Amino acid sequence: MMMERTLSIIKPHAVEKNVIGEIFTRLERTGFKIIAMKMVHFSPEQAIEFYAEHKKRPFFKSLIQSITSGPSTIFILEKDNAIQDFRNYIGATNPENAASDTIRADYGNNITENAIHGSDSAISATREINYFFKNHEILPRLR
Ligand code: 3AN
Repeated sequence: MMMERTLSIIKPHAVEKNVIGEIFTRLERTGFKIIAMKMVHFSPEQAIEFYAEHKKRPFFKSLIQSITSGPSTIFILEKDNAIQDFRNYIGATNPENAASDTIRADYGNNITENAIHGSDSAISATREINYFFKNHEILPRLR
């Protein structure tokens, strides 16, 4: 296994539910370590840039509306095999199809408001981490 970093976003509707702490507790109990975090209210320009790969999809407008609707919590997690493990841990994109006890099953409202984002590959993780964080804002755990 390789130590990896992945980028996650608790989306505005989940922040609104006041469950940032609950979600962090669950992630920490599962072995993920938070090595950077911030609150960001996405501007439309930022949202369009961040989700650029979905620009042509029919749901793009609702995705941008949803992610810009309030503050998000953005953080980096570190763990062995973090990228795939986190994707498994948060559950399927559509909360209706997400396995029970996953974050999306427990906090998602629908496929757009699906509570949380996790990078889908090593390339995405690097791009997304660099998009939101400068090197000095990332604090690897030395112990
Ligand atoms: P995931 O977040 O599971 O990697 P992506 O990357 O395909 O899923 O989609 C990015 C975001 O776009 C999702 N988190 C969700 O908010 C939204 N989304 C994806 N597919 C749909 C869809 N069919 N209808 C509405 N929103 C969608």
